[in-house]
Amino acid sequence: PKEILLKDYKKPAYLFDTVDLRFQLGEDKTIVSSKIFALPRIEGVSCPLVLHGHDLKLLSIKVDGKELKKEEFQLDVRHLTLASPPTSAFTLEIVTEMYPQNNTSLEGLYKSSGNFCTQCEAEGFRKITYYQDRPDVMAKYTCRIEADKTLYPVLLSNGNLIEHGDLEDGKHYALWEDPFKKPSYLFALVAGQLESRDDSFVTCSGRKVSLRIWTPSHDVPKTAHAMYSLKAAMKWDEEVFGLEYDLDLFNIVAVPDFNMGAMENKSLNIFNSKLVLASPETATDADYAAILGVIGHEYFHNWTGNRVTCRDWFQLSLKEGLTVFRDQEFSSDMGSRTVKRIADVSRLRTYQFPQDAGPMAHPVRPHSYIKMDNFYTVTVYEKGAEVVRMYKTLLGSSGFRKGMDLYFKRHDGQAVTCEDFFAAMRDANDADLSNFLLWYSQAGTPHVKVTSSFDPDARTYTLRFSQEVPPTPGQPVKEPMFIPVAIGLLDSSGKDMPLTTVYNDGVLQMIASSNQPVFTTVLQVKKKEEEFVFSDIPERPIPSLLRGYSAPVRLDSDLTGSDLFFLLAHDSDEFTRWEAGQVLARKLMLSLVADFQQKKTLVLNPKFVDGIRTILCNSTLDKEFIAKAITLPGEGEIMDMMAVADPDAVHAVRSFIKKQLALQLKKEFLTTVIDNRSSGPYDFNHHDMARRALKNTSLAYLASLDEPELTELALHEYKSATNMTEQFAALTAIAQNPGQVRDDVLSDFYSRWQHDFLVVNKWFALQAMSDIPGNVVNVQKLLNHPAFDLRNPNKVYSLIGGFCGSPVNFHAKDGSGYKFLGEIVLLLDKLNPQVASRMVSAFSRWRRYDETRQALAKAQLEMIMSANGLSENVYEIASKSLA
Ligand code: B3K
Ligand code: ZN
Repeated sequence: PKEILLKDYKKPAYLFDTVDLRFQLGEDKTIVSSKIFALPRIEGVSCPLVLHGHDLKLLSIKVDGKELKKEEFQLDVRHLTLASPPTSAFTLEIVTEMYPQNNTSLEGLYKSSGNFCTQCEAEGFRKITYYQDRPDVMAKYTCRIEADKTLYPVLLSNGNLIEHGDLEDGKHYALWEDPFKKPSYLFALVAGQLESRDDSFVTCSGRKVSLRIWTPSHDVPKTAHAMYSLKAAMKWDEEVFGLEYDLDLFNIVAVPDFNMGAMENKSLNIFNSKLVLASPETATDADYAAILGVIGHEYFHNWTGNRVTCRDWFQLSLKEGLTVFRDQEFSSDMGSRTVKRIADVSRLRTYQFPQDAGPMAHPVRPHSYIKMDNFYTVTVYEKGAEVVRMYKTLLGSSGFRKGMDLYFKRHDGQAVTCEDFFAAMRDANDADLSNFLLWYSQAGTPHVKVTSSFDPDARTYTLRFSQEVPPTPGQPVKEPMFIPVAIGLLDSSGKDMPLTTVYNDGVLQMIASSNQPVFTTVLQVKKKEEEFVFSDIPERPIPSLLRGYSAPVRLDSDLTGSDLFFLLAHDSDEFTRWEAGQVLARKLMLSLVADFQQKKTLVLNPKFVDGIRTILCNSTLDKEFIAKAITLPGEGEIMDMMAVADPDAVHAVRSFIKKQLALQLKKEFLTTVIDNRSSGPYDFNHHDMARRALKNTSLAYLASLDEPELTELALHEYKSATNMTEQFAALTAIAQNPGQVRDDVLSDFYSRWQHDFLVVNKWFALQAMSDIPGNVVNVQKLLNHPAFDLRNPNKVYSLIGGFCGSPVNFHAKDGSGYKFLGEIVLLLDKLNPQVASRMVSAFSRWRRYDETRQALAKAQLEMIMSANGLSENVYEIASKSLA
């Protein structure tokens, strides 16, 4: 396998102006004919035209209407090369044959539940026809689809439907034209038996856009929330960014077999059904929220991704980081900003920090890849979104908007780079963003340390920052980063002190310029070591650091336990308030882990219990905030902070604290459950969701005690639930404890929901993630369950992915979890390399564990590496993990 390097980028040799495609869809083969109007990028210069192609049978190739002879082109497994095409504009016609019904990779053209659909990003278009399959080749497309009319009554592609009609032999056709130039990765086609929910949206300039969400007919009732989300997203993008939709039609299609969440093909978004279908009875609040976010995300790509796209795949974060940032902001505006921020930061810590500290660590803009699909990562997406957020933190809302406006003004219709985005932000604001670009090129999570001192005589308060970016593969030494640190200072009554001036390494900076008091300021930390001195500070303040999580860093400070309790009780910034509780919990858990390892009796600090009680009983706080604040940091987060990760100890400690809290706050938790029961029908609004979140979190605490009357309570909640959020939460609470009750409820749940594959996936995941000892045997059994299918990614993610997320069972000391995964990866790789490579990633941090586990995991990675015919996808992850 060959590494592709960013520094080797070269402009394409040929420009493609228009592409006319014709698909003859059939049961045993599909014929694709393409007619491309091509021209050399530099007129008069002849150079080879290299077209990508994979798993295609070439039937014919013509230049300017003349069939090419064998010696005029070259064919290998991945390319079709024309040695010397014309030196001025010419037409290229290619006919190929392919077999979508056998395509289990779910990339290119494939069949899902009998329907045809496509997935082209990143490099799937080459499985449809020979093409310069790269994002900087942008062309106008037409697409004619021909298929059996009974089997495939609905024929969709990008743009506008300009013609349709009947053909001989029971066939029909549709001709689509997309007026916007696009890269091949945004091409899409769908053909099948589908029905739509129809609606419309009138844009700010008064144009009426038809909106259609397509699914099999029985699922149409479940598309109401997706339609609501789409309309909300369209309105939000107009209001917040002044961005209007640009065609008269917007289609969304839901398919059950899809490698990832969704795809932003121009005007024909294709979605994993999981992110479209919802009803109160079958989908949880989390599902509803995910649908809102992803429908928004794909819609927002129309401007950030489609109208302005990436020059090459290394720039992926240009569209993904930016679009994740946009969908996060959208969800915040539609719900609770604090709760959304907490959820996003938790996600970053749980998934991105470990990646950034392991063998797959890569910068937001990677320098190299073997298989681009392996770089649709939490680093490119979530850390990329944090990078965009930092521009906004530094430039302010209106400065950020100016930057966005300039970006579109300069680059509409172009394929550009991360520097272009940076330049638009800088130029629109005349800003000094000095070494900010390092965020795109340096991997690793910066580690920031802060110490403080107060001088009562001089009335100054000093914060000293030091930063360190840890070495990552290929990057042993790092430069200091540009880190925006939003901070506030609390006085002894818990109120924000007004901030007036600060000296940065001796240079005076004004914070408040008018009479308007300022309570939060953004310090620009740029050096390895740097000092900030606040003047006019009457008493020793408690600093509220990194408000709103203003930079994706690990922060250590000299705040004491009582400072943290103080912040937890008083901070006006709700994010740092939550964070104070998390820092306390992390410290507590780490010290109990040490006790556990030294076989000491575990004792829970009563102050911690009091802190949780105070939060739980504070009726002025948002209920979802309370639910988040009483939830302990995940086991992965704690293991991440240990020199040698010890899953057993961390699990034991987390369970111990959970049970202790449940025991000591039983009364409070019981009241919380009872006071927060549902009344009335399900509705997706923050108030109701917050109530359900708090009730469900409390119920989980109570059920962990495994006492008969508490199990009875959970059973009652399970039986009386009128929505999936509460039903599934009760099931999860009961499933914590092995035994007959658990088995009975699990089988009751299955028999109720066996007809609904999305609910059955929750049932798989719940069992797979269980920390019941020896669970690998159950998971192995579930592989043979009639509802399981290794070819469906959602099922694999639920069962196999769920299992790998269980620290105790995946990391079982006898190696049974590793062996299970090793075998499955090889099976999966034959069917679907993208899915296999996601699963094999669970091994990548094997060096974090003790020697016994290391040896067992390494043996599985070596076994995988030695397999015949391994995909490039799995090869890249496995080999980098072993390196
Ligand atoms: N752009 C797609 C992801 C494509 C993944 C290709 N392996 C979805 C999204 O981020 O919107
Ligand atoms: Zn995206």
